Amino acid sequence: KEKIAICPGSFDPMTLGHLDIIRRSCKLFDRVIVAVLDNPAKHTAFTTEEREEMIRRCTKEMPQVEIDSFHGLLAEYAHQKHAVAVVRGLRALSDFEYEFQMSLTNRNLNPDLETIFFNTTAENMFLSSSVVKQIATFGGDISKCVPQCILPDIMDRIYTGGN
Ligand code: COD
Repeated sequence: KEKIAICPGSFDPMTLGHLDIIRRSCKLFDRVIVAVLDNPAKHTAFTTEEREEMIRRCTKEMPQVEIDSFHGLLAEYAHQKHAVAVVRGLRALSDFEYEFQMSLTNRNLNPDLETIFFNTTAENMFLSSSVVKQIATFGGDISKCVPQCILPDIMDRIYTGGN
């Protein structure tokens, strides 16, 4: 039976940290669904459709990857998709508390769902979407933080021209 994993997140915008987790998930699973949280209450720099489209562009060489969005509970969404696991990335110790709580909550809601963690790589250790947005706001160099193909989208949306 096909083993399906979900890589859920905000992806506002996608970074090389995200891409690394998606690529590594492809080694372990037959199908990897990258699921963008669609939460109208949360302010995001990019719309759900824009975030999905950017991920699609960055993963087009990965045949196992499928892009989708979800709202509501991740545990329920994973159940609908017949996923066996949720894959998350762990950066610093500071990620642990939230991730631990999230995985236990998801297990309570869906006992068949496993959460697995990939440790980050040394170069992505301090990388997050918020760091990317901060650097881009002031016109800094984000070329080592995000996939090349979405660099212009991010600068066009975020760079304020130094103000
Ligand atoms: N290196 C390694 N991994 C990284 C890096 C990096 N530099 N940057 C990000 N990642 C990983 C993250 O650890 C995460 O696993 C993934 O990439 C996505 O990251 P983000 O920041 O885009 O996504 P989050 O953390 O905002 O996503 C949170 C969810 C949307 C998954 C969560 O809020 C959710 O499930 N919401 C639905 C409601 C729900 O079910 N709640 C109950 C459970 S608490």
